[in-house]
Amino acid sequence: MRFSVLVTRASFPDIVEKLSEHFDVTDNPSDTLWTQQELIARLQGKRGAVTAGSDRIDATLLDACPELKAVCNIGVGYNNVDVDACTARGVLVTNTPDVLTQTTADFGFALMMAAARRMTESERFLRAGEWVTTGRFDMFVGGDVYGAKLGILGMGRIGQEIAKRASRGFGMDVIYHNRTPLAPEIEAECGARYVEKEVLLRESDHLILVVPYSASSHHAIGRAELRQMKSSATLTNIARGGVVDDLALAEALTEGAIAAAGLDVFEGEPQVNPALLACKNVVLTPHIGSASIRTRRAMASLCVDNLIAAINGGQVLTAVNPQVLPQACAPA
Ligand code: 8YV
Repeated sequence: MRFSVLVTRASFPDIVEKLSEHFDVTDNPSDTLWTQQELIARLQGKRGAVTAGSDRIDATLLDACPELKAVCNIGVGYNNVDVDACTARGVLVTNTPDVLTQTTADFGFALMMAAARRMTESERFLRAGEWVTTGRFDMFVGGDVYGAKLGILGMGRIGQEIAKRASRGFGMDVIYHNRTPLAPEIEAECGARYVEKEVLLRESDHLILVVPYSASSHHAIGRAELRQMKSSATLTNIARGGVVDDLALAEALTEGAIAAAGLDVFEGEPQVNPALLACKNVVLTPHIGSASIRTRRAMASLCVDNLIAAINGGQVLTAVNPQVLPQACAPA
């Protein structure tokens, strides 16, 4: 039997094409953002789906799409998917870890440096022609990165790779906070040491957030936490919108409670809080942490391979809820 699948967002046609060898594919070449109702309507009769962070896969959707057996999300994060609801209904969920680790670590480091050294703020000044009339020796002085203290909140794969860049390449003193401390040998490899969250906030010259989004990390950085940071510190968020209280951050940036921020993810993205847009001292990027050509292609490829395996009964490489695998793989 030939099943039907849905690809909710546009990506690389040559990779998505591979799905057509196995299934009847409905895709979204114009990359229209579908509402939940539109998504449900398009999922009717579909056995599997390639989804993205903008798709909310919850109990209501699953109950309305009883034929759905595999949700293959492009991204290491899957907070857009209610995994428990999927598991309870025998729906397999997959993500795309590992292939994006180095690229995203690079980007987090770059965003932190751009914020610390005021790169986009000074570029706007140059493009506006202001250098010609108002250039000064002390203009755009920022914070040093080399030799500074880096704090990392969330020490998974990406956090660890950022730590290695910082400790080995930039002579940084790296501290981190995580739900559980790393094994001593991994800490040593990363050149990082565990501290309590209060210490992380108080001591970091640059704080990078790489923690997965969940109810417990919602607004992990809010008004109170921002007030504990150094006024010279930077904050970089490559984790998820919602880990930071964006309005509180805009206030902190405006009032000088911290020096600068670099943000790749936002509460309610693709909308960005207007208060943040009004801040000069923040570098803003549209959720492109994993966006190198090689990595985005690898993510799409892994996702497609997972979907083919999930439906045809092959080896699913990166299952989030492998406990449902026998059901998901069972041929109809
Ligand atoms: C996005 C990410 O998935 O992997 C993640 O969790 O946040 C990113 O790689 C990617 O930007 C596609 O939305």
